[in-house]
Amino acid sequence: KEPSTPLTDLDCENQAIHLIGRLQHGKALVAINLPAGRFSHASEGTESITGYNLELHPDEWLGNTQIVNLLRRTTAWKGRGPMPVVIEPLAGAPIQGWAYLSETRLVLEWDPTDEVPGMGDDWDLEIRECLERIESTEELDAKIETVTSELRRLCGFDRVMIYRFLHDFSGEVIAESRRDDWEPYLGLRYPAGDIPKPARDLFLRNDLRLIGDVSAASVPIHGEGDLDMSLSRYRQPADVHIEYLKNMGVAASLVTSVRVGSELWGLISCHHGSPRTLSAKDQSRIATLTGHLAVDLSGAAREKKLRSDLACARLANKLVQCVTLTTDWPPVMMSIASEVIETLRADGLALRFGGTTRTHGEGIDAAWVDRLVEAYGKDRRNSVGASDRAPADFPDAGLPPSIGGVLWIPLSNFRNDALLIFRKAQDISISWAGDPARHTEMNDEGKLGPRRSFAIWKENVRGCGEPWSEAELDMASTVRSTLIDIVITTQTFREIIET
Ligand code: BLA
Repeated sequence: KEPSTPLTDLDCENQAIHLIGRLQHGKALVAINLPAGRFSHASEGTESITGYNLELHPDEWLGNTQIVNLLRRTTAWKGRGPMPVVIEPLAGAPIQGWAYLSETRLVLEWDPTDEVPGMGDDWDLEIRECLERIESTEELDAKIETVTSELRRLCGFDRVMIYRFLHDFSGEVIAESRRDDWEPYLGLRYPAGDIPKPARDLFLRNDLRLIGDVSAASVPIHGEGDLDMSLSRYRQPADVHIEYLKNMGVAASLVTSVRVGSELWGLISCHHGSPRTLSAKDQSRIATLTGHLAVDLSGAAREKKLRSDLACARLANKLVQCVTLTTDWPPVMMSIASEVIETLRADGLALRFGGTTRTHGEGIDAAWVDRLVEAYGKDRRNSVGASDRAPADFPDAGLPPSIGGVLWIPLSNFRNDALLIFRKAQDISISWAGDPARHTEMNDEGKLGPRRSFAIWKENVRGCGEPWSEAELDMASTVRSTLIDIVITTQTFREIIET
């Protein structure tokens, strides 16, 4: 059957989810417009929750001093997402809530069932113990495992996963702690469109999202104009995501974002089979734990980068030495070929210089290297090139299928001289959570919705080399720019002597 709705109708990559104008069931929101000092927005039902007439001036509810104070603290807040605050109405009990700025408005949100933590409440003792257990796990892989089990103990969700974004924003569950009778998601891959860009962008600015009951009806937010809810805690999510969670059999979801540097490294995603809410206090604790994980990951990433930068720098140095040592440098460079390929986690290389091709490594044959360089070298003299599907990217060269990737380091601006590093082709198998080609499907209402089956769908990717990393490309560029000067100078020098 042909879909009656074109696929473009589910354009999630451009949805303004931060302007959705709805709040989750059972929560409350007011926005105070600052210049006017009037309520500009309120979620439906807030008057009966607060017992306060929102036509009146906010001062009469909270007092001017408190509003100014909230505003000052919220402006100074450097945390990611809304700031936890205790709201103290002039009449009535204090409220545990969240505050954030949205353009010229101060927005307050709260869950009326939430309790204000007592003064003598040692709520950070338990989290300190959690952190202790995480900190004492040294290896990063094991640490990630510990985070999932500690978090699950803390938040009581049925499934806690660490979800890592890959280079194309698809993602993989790399650690999981779950109820024994839940099927594992560990190792499964999810397409980028499951968490479209607007949702990923919000996670850079907001550390935690809790959807306490995916089936509960949301409430509208009334007011003048759109309210930007990027920093909201209880914004209603887009319908398509609610449908997605229902299709997964999830009734409540808690997601925190792991930001490393300025990048969204991944998410911690927690699922529960029945509705479940968490106090503001528990939300803060979970965000704290996630923050610690991010710090550990940043440290590990820095260390790894440092190590690989160092190895690359050493290698670049050696290559440069080869060239300066003697005018007949190509054989010298070939003598360190195994070191080059080891540092670059490659399988072979070829050096083409002045019409002569030297090779190193199994299956690297001068005949096809020459074809490759002749056919494609002219357009690649100016910068380093990288491919992880060489036979497909260079069809005219007739490369053997055993070759996966090539790192192309041109050594001359006017000839096809180049150092080529090769990685062999691998066959890899990806286990997708549902067929990624059926990312959207017709739902029971005859409308397009998210996919309904998350059953494992195997994709076999054949003939790809492992992608070249940022550090490897950087080192190739360094080698190119350093060698090219030396090669050109010695070459010219030699040509002068010879003529
Ligand atoms: C949002 N999708 C999300 C979020 C997650 C996922 C974590 C953020 C949820 C939040 O803000 O609380 C996806 N959750 C996952 C994945 C796992 C998980 C992959 O636990 C893996 C274990 N989704 C679709 C399709 C569309 C789509 C087809 O499947 C659109 C065409 C959209 N996902 C979508 C949108 C949001 C979203 C629009 C943002 C919801 C919002 O914040 O309003």
